[in-house]
Amino acid sequence: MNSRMTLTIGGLLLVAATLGGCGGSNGYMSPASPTPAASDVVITIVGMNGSLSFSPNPATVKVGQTVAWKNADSLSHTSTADAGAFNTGTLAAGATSSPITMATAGTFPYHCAIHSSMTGTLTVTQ
Ligand SMILES: [Cu+2]
Repeated sequence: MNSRMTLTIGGLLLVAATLGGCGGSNGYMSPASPTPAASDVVITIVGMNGSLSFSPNPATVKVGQTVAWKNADSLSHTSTADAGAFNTGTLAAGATSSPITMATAGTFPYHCAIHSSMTGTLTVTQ
């Protein structure tokens, strides 16, 4: 009895996997959100270079969108809002922060908490 049930479930999983595979080829019609699990916007941490440390800079997102910072440098960095609205914490070389939801409109200057010369601006619009 148990083995029969297992076989039935296995068959259903096989069907589901097959359908999912077929659907994948036409499931990406929206260019605005190619990877649903990732953040809406990724800002790259280029390295210690003043206002060119972050790219793009300035960056603009809409309220409710998520932003992640990707550290492309060989040193650890952070993205820390000057007034505390967001903070990625320390990002090791090559690491990407968790997506941070920007819930409030405004202009948010930010910097690297490890290297204060690294500055950027994030604008959140309605
Ligand atoms: Cu830094």
